[in-house]
Amino acid sequence: MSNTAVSLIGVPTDIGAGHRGASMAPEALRVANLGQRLQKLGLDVIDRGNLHGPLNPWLPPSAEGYRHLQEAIDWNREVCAAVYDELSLGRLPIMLGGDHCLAMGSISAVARHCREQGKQLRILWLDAHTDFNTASLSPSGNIHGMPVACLCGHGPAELAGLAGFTPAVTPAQFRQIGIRSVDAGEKHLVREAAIPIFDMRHIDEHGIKRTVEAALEGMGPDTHLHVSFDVDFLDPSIAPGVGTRVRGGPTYREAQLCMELIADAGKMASLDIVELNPALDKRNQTARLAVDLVESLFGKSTLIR
Ligand code: NNH
Ligand code: MN
Ligand code: MN
Ligand code: MN
Repeated sequence: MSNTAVSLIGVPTDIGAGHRGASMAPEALRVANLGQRLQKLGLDVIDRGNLHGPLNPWLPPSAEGYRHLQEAIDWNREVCAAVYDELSLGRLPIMLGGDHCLAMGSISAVARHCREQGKQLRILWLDAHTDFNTASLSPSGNIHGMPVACLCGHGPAELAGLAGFTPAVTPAQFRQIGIRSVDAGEKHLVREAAIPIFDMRHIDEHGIKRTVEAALEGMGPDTHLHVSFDVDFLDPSIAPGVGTRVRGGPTYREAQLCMELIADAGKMASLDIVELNPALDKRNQTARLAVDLVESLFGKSTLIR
């Protein structure tokens, strides 16, 4: 990893979320020294600053069942273009979210890049939630609960078509780890789509090592691994600074080993850090934890072995 060139891209928005505050997270991650820490690992780091998009109008869901759909489209167009540009430069984009709806833009760009480069795409979705809602299934209308469904073609054309083709990806390209909250309607679609899910029960029964190894299995020399790290993946006792806390998530050690095993696989080529909410955090501890884990994701532990 030491010659890897990474680009930090701030996405200060919370239009997809049910709580305000994720819009402050890019700065919280910078204050927690994300850039400097990655530099210390030997990476070539450029901070591109923040993308710009509409403010959060804080409206209820529309009749179609989406909250802030036009805002989500505007932000994700920006995200998609920025990520595509970094990949074209041969750099590894790191999204400093921002709520999880930004994964529609980032993964659409990655899907397009992979198609053009003849690469296989694998997406590791670390999250308490499956994010497979559609407007008609969602209990909240919050678009951060919809990115996986949308990327798989279940969503409005403006979002589902961001890659330039629809669907941008298929359910079989995902591996979801840490899942412990799926809405009733969402469950049907998740089952129908047969998304490969390693839920908390799976981690309890098989341990984090075998779980992550199984999720990373079958990647070839041409695989681009995208990691979408929703900070609510972590147990809320260690990561309170998120809008949708679900108890029973991975512990600090489990999360560290998860990141280390991903680093060992050596395939990560793009990353989202999402759902961190400084308004709900205490002394930036969740941001500092996220930075800690991202260091491991870039191989910190292998340096001391
Ligand atoms: N499933 C809920 C919804 O769609 C919550 C989604 N919240 C998340 N997802 N943070 O990762 O509204
Ligand atoms: Mn590439
Ligand atoms: Mn999520
Ligand atoms: Mn989540």
